[in-house]
Amino acid sequence: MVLIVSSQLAAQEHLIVNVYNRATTSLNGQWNYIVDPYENGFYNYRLEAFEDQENPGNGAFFLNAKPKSKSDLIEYDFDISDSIQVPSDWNTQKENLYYYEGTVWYKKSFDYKKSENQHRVFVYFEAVNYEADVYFNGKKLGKHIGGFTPFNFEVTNLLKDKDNFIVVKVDNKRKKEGVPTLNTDWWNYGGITRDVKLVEVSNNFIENYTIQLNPENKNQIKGYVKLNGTEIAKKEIQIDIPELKLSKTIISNAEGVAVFEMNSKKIQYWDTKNPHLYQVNIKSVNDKITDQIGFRTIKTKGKEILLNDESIFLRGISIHEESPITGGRGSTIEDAQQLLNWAKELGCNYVRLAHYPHNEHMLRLADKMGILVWEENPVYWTISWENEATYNNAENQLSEVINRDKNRASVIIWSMANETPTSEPRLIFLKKLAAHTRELDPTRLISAALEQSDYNGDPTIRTINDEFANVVDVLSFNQYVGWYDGLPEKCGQISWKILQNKPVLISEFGAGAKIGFHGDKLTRWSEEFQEDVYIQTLKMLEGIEQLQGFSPWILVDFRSPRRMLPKIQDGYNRKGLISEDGKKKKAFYVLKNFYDTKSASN
Ligand code: GCB
Repeated sequence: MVLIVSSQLAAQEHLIVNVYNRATTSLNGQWNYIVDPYENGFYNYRLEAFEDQENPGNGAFFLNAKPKSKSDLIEYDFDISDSIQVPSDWNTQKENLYYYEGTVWYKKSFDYKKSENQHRVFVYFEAVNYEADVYFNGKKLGKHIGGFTPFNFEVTNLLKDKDNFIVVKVDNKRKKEGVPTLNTDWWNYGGITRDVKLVEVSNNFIENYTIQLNPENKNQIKGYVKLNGTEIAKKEIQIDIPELKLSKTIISNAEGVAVFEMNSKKIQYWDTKNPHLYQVNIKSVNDKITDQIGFRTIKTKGKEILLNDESIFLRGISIHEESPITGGRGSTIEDAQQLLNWAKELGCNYVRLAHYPHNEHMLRLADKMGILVWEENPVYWTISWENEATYNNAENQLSEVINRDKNRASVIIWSMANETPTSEPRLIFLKKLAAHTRELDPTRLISAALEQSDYNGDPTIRTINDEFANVVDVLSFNQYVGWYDGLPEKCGQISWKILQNKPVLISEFGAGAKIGFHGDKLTRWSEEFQEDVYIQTLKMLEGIEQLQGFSPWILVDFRSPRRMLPKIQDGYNRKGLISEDGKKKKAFYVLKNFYDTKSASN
C-alpha cells in the first residue's frame, strides 16, 4: 500500500486536491491582456528569453514595468491595455482573436490580506490552454503544459498586502509534438479557460488524499492522507464519516503520509439510481477539510461491466466542453448543469467527456446526479509516438486528471486515447500509459476509443484488429457506417465478429444534421438523414454480442475549424443531437426512446 501511495504521490507533486471545499479567493474577472504574436515581451531582439537574464530590462512583460521618469522608454502598459474575462477563451470574447493562435499575456493586480489562521497561499489554475508561464510580482513561479488540467504554485513569500500582480503568458500555438497535436476536430480555444483562485491553507496542511471503497472488500474503505509542510512527520490525522459512525486516527510517516482502512457493513453503495455521497471529514493538527464521496466498485467480468457487482448497460452520450449558455469553452457550474441535464433528459446513465479532461464541476455534478463518466486524455489521432517529451507530456496530463478526480465515484473509465492509427511505436506508447494509469489508480477501468476494420478483407464483416485491444479492460471503438462509410441502409449489411471476450462500448457513431433543415432520409444534412442513421445504427449494434453500451457522437453541435461548409456547418461540427442554441433534432428522440426502453428492462 505504501509503495502504491508513494508512486501515486510522486506523479503529481504538490497539486492541492479538493480546492472546491477549501478557503479560496477568486481571481476571476477582468484581466488586462496584450496580444503578442512575436513574443516580444518574452524575448529580446536576439531572441534570448528575458527571464534567463540577470537584468531583463524594461522589455520583459512579466515585470509589469512602469516608467519611473518622463524619459523612460517602456513599450507596453498592461493597465491601459484592453481587458478580458477570466475564465473564458479569447476567441469568442474578442472578434479579432477568433482565429488567433499564439501568445497572449494576461495580468491581474490585487490587494490581499491573509486571514488570521491561514499561513500559506497558493495560486491555483483550473486550466490554461495550452502553455502557461506564470509570474508573480515579477518572479517566475513556473510553467505548465497541457490545456485541461489544474496546477498550482506557492506564493506565500511573494505575497504583499497591496499591489500584487500576477502575469501569465498563455500560448495556444498548436505543435506537432504536442498533446493534442496539430490536427483535431475541435476548436483550439486559447486563454485562461477555467477559474483562477488563491488557496489559503495552514503551515502544515492536508494536501492530498484518496478515500475509496476497497475493490476487493466492499465492507472496507481505504486510502491515504498526505500532509504538506515542514512539520508533517508523526502527526495525528483523523478521518470521520459521521453517517457511518466511522472514525479513525492515524499517524503520518516521515513524508507526512498515513494510510488507513475502515470497516463497515452498512455502506450504502453509490449507484446511478441512488448516488449516495457521504460527508467525509479529514482533520490534522492544523487543518481540516471535508469532501463528499461515493463508495462503489466497478469491474468487468467476461463481457459484462459490473457496478457494485451488478451488470449495467451504459446509456451514454459524448460531450465536448463547450458552453451551452455563452458559446465558446465552457467552465461554469451552470454550463456543466445544462449539459448533464440534457444527458439525463436523453435517458443517459453515462457520459463520455471527450476528448480531454473537462472542468471539475462536471465530475462533482455527475457524482451528485448519478451519471457514470469516461474521462479522456487528449492523445488524439496522430501523436508523435516516438518523441519522449510527447510521452511525458501525455503521462503528466493523465496523472493530473487522475489526481484531481480519483475520489469521484462517477468516474469509472480512464481513456488513454482516441482513434490513433496502429503502429509499433504507438503500441509501446499506449501500453506504457496504461501501465502508468493502473499504477496510479488500480480501482478503475482502462479503455481507449479504437478503430474497427474489415474482417479477413470482407467489408461486410467488422472486427477490432488492434493489439491494444488486449490491454484495455473495456473494448471501445468509433464507427460511422451510414455517414462516412456508405449510406444509412449499409448498416443492414454489416455484421460483427469481435473476438475479444471483453465488454464492448461503441465510443462514437453519428451523422451531421443542420437544425431545421428537412428532406427525405437520403438528403445529406437533413434531420431525417441523421434520424435514419440513428435508427439503422441502433439495429445494427444489437448484432454485437458483447455490447454493453455506447456514447454516440455527440450531445451538442460544437465549433471546429475543419467544418466550413457555408450555410450548413459554418464552422460547426453538426453531429449534435442538439444545436448550439439548444434546439433538439429528430435523432435526439430516437435515442431517447431507445434509452427509455432500455432502462425499463435494465
Ligand atoms: C471522430 C472523432 C471526433 C470527430 C468525429 C467526426 O471519429 O473522434 O473527434 O469529431 O469523428 O465528427 O468526424
